[in-house]
Amino acid sequence: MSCIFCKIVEGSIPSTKVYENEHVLAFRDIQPAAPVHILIIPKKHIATMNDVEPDDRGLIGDLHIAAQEIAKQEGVFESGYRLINNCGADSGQVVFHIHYHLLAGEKLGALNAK
Ligand code: DGP
Repeated sequence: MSCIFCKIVEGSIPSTKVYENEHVLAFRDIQPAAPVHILIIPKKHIATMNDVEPDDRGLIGDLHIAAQEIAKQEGVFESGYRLINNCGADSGQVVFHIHYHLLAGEKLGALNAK
């Protein structure tokens, strides 16, 4: 298995976990882009959002419920947070195991294309 995030799920690569349940794991990004920068992933390997199938509907919902819980844990539920998914080469996706970036902890800049 060559997927970095699958190795984090199985524990052979260490991570700073902040949340875990049966289907979802979340851990701090190794290159934080904001004071709070957490990656929220399904334990199941899905390479990109383009590979999500109808049977994954519940799993995608689980990621969003996890985001709420993590925002509460991190104290940013009220102040706000941003969830980002990069899909494919032009988006800048570098790890091909779907994940949301949860960014928070400061006033985030406006979204732009670059
Ligand atoms: P993306 O461009 O959306 O594929 O972002 C992948 C993110 O994953 C990037 O912000 C850096 C992070 N990352 C890559 N390898 C590791 C790792 O081994 N551990 C952790 N915690 N984060 C990683």
